[in-house]
Amino acid sequence: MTARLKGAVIGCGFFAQNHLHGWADLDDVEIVAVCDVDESKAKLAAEKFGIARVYTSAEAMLATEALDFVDIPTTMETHEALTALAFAHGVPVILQKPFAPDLDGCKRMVAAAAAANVPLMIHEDFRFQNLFRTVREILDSGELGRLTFGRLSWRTGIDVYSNQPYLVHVKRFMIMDVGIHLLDLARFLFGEANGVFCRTQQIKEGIAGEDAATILLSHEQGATSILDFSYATKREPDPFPQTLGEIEGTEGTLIIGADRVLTVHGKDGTRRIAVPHDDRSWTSEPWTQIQDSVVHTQRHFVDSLRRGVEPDTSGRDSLATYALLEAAYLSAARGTLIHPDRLG
Ligand code: NAD
Ligand code: 89Y
Repeated sequence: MTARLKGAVIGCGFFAQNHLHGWADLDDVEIVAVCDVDESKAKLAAEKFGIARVYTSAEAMLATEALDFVDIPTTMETHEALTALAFAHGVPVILQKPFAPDLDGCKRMVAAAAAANVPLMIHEDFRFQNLFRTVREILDSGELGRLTFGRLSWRTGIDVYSNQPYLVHVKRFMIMDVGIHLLDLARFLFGEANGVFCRTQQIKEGIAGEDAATILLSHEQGATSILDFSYATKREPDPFPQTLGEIEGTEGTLIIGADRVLTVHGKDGTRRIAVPHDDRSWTSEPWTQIQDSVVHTQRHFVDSLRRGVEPDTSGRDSLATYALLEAAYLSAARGTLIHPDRLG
């Protein structure tokens, strides 16, 4: 593997701007080409980030460029075709969430990556936030004892529809857009889940899907967690895009407070930890926490490629997150508890 990995970005839309900044922050990576079906977006990205070549066809780009990886921050309906192209050229992929429109699509992509023997990672960035790296360290220290309960709460009233207008039309909206992040976080913090109960709500008028949901998970290692998330919450100051909550164990409690302040109530008393941002030149509030995590996600992908190991949120691993998402939608439709391992 070369000293500087040569990558390309397919899709230069809204969130890809963070990806492009992130890649530029990694010294051992060079983005040599960008592609967008909308040529003006690809050209703009190339100019802004000093990228040599511009394509409007991923097929043409993959046939021409010698790439160490491709980054695909497009919306999910394009993922299967674009990953298939990359796999056909033996090129590793980092793919934005949500993985695919349904679990079968995710499984087909994982099988295709395995058949081609090519790494596939899902860009699942919440678990790579500084905040949740610190939370993970506290849990690993054993300070809270055996985990019994967790709540992850993500509620906002921001106008998400301006930056991401496609969200107005999607039938599976809030769980697919933000719930998937929290389901991955729940696995990261509390371990695998074997039971899912969910209630969804559509609060805003004129949208196609749910804009609020509450999920209850039972975890194999014994904890219960609650994930609640909403795009229809009127609150000042609006905490977007922070995940708040608490984690209880047999020996203590951890509160995930506003503005990245963690409060640990342990055997030796109470202490507060303020988790800082990275201080990158291009990040800005309220997005900083997410923008920083994009770079950490990319760093993990590159390190995994270099070491020849499976990344933490590989396609294969992410099937378990996606199974929880499918179980949540099924639970909401049926009003019953669903066991994700029995989805087939
Ligand atoms: P977007 O519509 O702004 O951008 C997608 C871009 O891909 C567009 O410019 C489009 O022209 C291009 N495109 C589509 N098909 C293509 C193809 N076949 N070849 C080349 N280019 C193609 O979308 P967005 O808001 O940037 O969202 C992209 C993805 O990022 C979504 O899945 C969204 O859920 C995810 N997202 C993740 C986070 C996060 O925190 N992880 C935040 C925001 C968005
Ligand atoms: O789409 C959402 C996501 O994945 O993270 C934040 C977001 O962009 C808006 O809530």
